[in-house]
Amino acid sequence: MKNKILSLLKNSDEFISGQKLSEEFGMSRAAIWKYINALKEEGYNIESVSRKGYRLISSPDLLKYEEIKPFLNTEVIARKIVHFDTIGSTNTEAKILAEKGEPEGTVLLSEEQTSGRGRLGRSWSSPKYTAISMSIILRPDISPIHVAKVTQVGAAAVALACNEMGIDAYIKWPNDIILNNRKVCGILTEMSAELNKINYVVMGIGINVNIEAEDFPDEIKPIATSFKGEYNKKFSRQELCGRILNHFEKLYNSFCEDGNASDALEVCREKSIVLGREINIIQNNTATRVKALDIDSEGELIVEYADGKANKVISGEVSIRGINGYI
Ligand code: BTX
Repeated sequence: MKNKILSLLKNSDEFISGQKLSEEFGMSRAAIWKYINALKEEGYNIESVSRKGYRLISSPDLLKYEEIKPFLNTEVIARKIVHFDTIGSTNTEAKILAEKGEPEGTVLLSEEQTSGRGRLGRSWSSPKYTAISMSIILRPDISPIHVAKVTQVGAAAVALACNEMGIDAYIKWPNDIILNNRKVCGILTEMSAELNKINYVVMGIGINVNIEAEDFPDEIKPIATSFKGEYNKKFSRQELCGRILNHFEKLYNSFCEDGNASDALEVCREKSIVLGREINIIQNNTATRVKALDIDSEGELIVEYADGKANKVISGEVSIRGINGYI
């Protein structure tokens, strides 16, 4: 109900009377007043003038559906956004909702995560109001063998959205977005499946948007950065979310047609920071120096070893560290 009232206020430049709101929603004016106060507590600046009613002056920088909607042109993805002020992990919560039957396209967004998760049991730092912590529930009708490519669909969507906003971001195969040689975004894709059928996929994206450099935990300060840190200005998290979700829907739909993520993989090649470079592949704590040649049609990295032989590196099996520094 609170969100319906907000929606009405957002669509009007004029005052809306308490009487009109109470008729519209079939509740007392006192009940309307309570909801208005709850919105004010969330940071909405709502002017109330007796005999005129209520008028929205400004909205807080929150990742709620009503705030992201103006930037969205999707049909299915993010037409429902579940918003949290704080949560352990949006991926964990998304899996609980998906188990209960939440349909494809629902997006979870939290203003902070207290136990954000990375891959292989690692943790992900997501401070309040300055990051994006988002999970998308998907139910692709494709074979489970293609699921690893969902991560690359996500990475391509993030890279395109960043570029549209003037951010010079690159993709470090398979799931990191890199800005000025440091990690600015990570993607964690999780799945529940039977042998031949996917029950659901949860794709989680964490982005360091307006985090101040000193607010990163000490252990990641040397490897992490944010848009704010690199460009010395704030970026709209709402616009960024909208743009990512718009690109994601297009690339994801094309991926689902045949399990072939050719559009997304093309973006991953174009925006790759590893292709054509000497890199180290670190597997079981052993680093092997190779040259990154290509990303094939399955999203696997093709590398060339010192002896001239080419081989595939399958997503999720390795870490890549640059010869000099993090990349
Ligand atoms: P990853 O395993 O590639 O990266 C995790 C590693 O990255 C950590 O071990 C740490 O060194 C470093 N790191 C941690 N936090 C940050 C940060 N904010 N910026 C840069 N580097 C960092 C990447 O895993 C996948 C991350 C997915 C996060 C999203 S947020 C929404 C969703 N919910 C959830 O719990 N996880 C996903």
